[in-house]
Amino acid sequence: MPKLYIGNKNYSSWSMRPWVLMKQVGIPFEEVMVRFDSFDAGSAFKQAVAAQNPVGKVPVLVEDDGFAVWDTLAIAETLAEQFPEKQLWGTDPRARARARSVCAEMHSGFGALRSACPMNIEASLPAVGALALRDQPAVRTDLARLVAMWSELLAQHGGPMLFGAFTIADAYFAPVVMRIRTYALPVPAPVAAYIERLCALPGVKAWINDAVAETWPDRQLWPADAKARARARSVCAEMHSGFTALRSHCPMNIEASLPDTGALIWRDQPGVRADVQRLVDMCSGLLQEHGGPLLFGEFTVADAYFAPVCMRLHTYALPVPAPIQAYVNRVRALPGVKAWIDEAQAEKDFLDFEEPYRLRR
Ligand SMILES: N[C@@H](CCC(=O)N[C@@H](CS)C(=O)NCC(=O)O)C(=O)O
Repeated sequence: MPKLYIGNKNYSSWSMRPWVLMKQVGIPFEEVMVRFDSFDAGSAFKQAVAAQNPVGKVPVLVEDDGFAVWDTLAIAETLAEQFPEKQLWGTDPRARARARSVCAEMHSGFGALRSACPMNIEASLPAVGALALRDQPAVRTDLARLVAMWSELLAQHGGPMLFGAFTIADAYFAPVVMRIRTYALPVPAPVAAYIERLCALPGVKAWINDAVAETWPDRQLWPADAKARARARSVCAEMHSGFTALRSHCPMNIEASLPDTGALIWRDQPGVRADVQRLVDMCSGLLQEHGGPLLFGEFTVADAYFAPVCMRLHTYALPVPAPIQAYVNRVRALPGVKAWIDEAQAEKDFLDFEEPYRLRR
């Protein structure tokens, strides 16, 4: 039976999603609760979780032979694939694609709401919620977006869940529902009714890339091997929600060559060095395991996902070992990527807000 590593049920919003999803649809698993003593490198939590996956975070789904799937979106996609009869994404292709969109939006967004109102199921904190709404416009924006999204989906599909029957999307938004309750955030009546219905079940969670793969099943966008596919989903989801230091300090700028800027960033930003180190470890491991030329052998979604990172490494001339540099060059030479680069260079448009480091080209 697979093991699902989770954190404290009161606090761990990411753990809640796959746990609720599996319980709700009846997928058997053994729960392994790792208490949040702290997130420091030496903590009991970190040591236990790092033994299961390289990111050291929960949730992690560990299969019978020890193979680990980490990051919530990857876990949900893997379960959807392993249990096709449970229709975890729903039945209609367009609804499935929209479900993936809103879950991916959740996975990498709603930062203001998440930091102002961390999940705390047991607590009732209406005054904290009222202050957050009064003082933080970004929290109001996040809440308004949730209300608009849920209202539209409930109206379109007629409820009782976001897409009619229960799907990963409901599991994905379950922790958000917990926050709305704890902090007594105001929502209109139809959304409040959905919250009540959701609380009477469990669950939610999702991803957009498989929508593309689903549309083109003959193109083998994900690796053919199930374990490699799960690993590809893990690294894509990790990219989707991580590498923030690299992304914020080295914004993509295909046309530019900024080695001096890159050298300063490299000298001054330990977060960028850590992100690049994780990339190097990940890419080296995958290239070795699958023998290249691309991350999983032939071209997959994962190479498309990391193509913008290859652009950043190139523009800022960030130092990477020779095999990774060779991978970057191979990605840049792929016909699809090359076409994007050529068209980016032809744009000849200078957007100053995209370029914090120079006034003109
Ligand atoms: N993108 C990850 C996020 C996982 C995550 O941040 N988990 C938290 C617990 S809710 C964690 O393990 N934090 C430990 C840390 O930040 O070191 C996912 O979707 O699974």
